[in-house]
Amino acid sequence: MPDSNFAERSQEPVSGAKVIAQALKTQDVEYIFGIVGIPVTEIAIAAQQLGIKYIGMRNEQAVDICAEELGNNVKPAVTLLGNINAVTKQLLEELDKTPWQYPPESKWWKTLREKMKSNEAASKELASKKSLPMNYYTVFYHVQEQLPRDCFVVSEGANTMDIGRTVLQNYLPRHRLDAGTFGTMGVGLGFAIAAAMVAKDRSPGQRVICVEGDSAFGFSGMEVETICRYNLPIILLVVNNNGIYQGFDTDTWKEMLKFRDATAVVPPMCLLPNSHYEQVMTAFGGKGYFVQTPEELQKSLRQSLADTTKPSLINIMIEPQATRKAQDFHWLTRSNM
Ligand SMILES: Cc1ncc(C[n+]2csc(CCOP(=O)(O)OP(=O)(O)O)c2C)c(N)n1
Ligand SMILES: [Mg+2]
Repeated sequence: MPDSNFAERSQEPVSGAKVIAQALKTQDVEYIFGIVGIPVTEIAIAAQQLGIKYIGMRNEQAVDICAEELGNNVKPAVTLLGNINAVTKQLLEELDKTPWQYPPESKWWKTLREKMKSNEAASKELASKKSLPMNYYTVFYHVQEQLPRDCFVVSEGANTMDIGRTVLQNYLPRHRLDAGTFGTMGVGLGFAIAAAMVAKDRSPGQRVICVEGDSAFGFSGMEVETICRYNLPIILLVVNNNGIYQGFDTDTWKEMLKFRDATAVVPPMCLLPNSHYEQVMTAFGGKGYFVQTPEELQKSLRQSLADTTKPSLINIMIEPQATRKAQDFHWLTRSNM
């Protein structure tokens, strides 16, 4: 008898946990991600008994759909409020009825193409800089060179994510996950784990490349234990500038602390210099690399991609004061406060 009739057919009292698990099964839920507490443990076990995979995490996030948030960033010309599946379907249906394309010779397209070209040239120039420590563009250029065509690209951070978006390419649809419009830090490792579960089950060999700023990594870095527990095909890259947007080098850090306590003198965006985040990975049995040069980065990435038996973390030291190229639009960099 199929499991989906379980709740109706049973003559015995059925626990609430089993009913929830059954409801999820009926909705074709294949995976549950979360952290169990007392009420949830029973649901997770009941779900596993029905063949739903349970991935125990170290950190949780919530998502809201909220009309008040529309226009919170840049004032939009048109806003759409609704269930994303329903709205997308409606849009596609309308486009099917009246096929429409923005004319390729329009002024808008022309300006866009020119801007793309000049952006590419500016990024290439920064990427070709040979000075050490590396800058963001050099790092992403070398990562892009080895990025498998079918990999998932996951990312979070400020400069790390924003610059990474402009250089790291995903070739397949629905293969890029990042902190999105609101830039909520802490989602990266959870996204990477979810993507890796899908990769592991549906296309063995496919990898997840998770590019984290050093601050972003701190939000849910303990998920590395989850990654190792399930031995997931994830390569974590921590782009380490000793801070949030920017940081200080070791010498400046030491000088600063000569005179006063860290709480009085350390700027709020600074993190401890040269932290060995790769040791978080080795602590749980994965591979860790600490890299400071393009050659070390290339080599560690090659080794990580070749080793399909273990997850790895490459901690990439960059110039702590490195920043993005000059921006034309201040809304990308200004505070909304
Ligand atoms: C939940 C949450 N808390 C705080 C912030 C503020 N914030 C924006 S980006 C960022 C981290 C940026 O630093 P990092 O990840 O090291 O990237 P970098 O810009 O240094 O490359 C923080 C803390 C946020 N976006 N989300
Ligand atoms: Mg940083």
